[in-house]
Amino acid sequence: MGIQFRNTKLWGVASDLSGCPKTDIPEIVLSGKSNVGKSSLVNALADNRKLARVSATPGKTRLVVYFDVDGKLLLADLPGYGYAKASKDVKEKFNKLCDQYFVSGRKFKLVLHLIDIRHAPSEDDIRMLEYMNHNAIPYFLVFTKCDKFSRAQLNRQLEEFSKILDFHDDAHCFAVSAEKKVGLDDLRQAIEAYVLES
Ligand SMILES: Nc1nc2c(ncn2[C@@H]2O[C@H](COP(=O)(O)OP(=O)(O)OP(=O)(O)O)[C@@H](O)[C@H]2O)c(=O)[nH]1
Ligand SMILES: [Mg+2]
Repeated sequence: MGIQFRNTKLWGVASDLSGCPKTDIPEIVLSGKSNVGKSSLVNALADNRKLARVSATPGKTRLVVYFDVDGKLLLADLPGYGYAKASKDVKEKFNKLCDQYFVSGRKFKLVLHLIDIRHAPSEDDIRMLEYMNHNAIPYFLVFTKCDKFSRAQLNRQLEEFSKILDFHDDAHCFAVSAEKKVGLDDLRQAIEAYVLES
């Protein structure tokens, strides 16, 4: 019964699509700009700081890294897009891997699309949401690093974001802090409910 996020293990890595796991276990993809906190969120959900590699230097995750959650879910930690300091070649390779992942026809259950609460959504965020809306890909929007804002600032920012971003009707929004462990139970429960019910 239930999904034990604490029982999360590294499954493996893939540097291209052929290396991605072939399995029927539902897959949840973490997407979002480099440095937004994808790997930190994996660790926070699993309550294990040593699981995914986190770095203050953007571009830490250069492969798709898979985690097995309790034998019931796969979490795919994608390389972040828009890594400003990478060379053009490296940048294109990252973007290509992310893009390919979405157009490959690979089946995934849900996307967690992360946006740093402090910054306006990027062109890539807007493009990604359009793509998911257009292709009816289910997603949750996860606003990260909310420890950096007061409650009032947070609400103001969410209001601003809702003017810029075109969320689809059943998109769920979450504000989390991996650092201060805020909003994690809500997100775990929503993931679990979504995976078990759909
Ligand atoms: N204050 C704060 N900092 C955070 C939080 N989550 C992540 N960070 C910091 O943000 C930086 C990037 O975190 P990562 O988890 O490595 O980000 P990522 O999205 O996996 O980055 P790439 O692998 O480059 O795509 C690190 O310095 C983290 O410590 C948070 O909730 N609050
Ligand atoms: Mg990462």
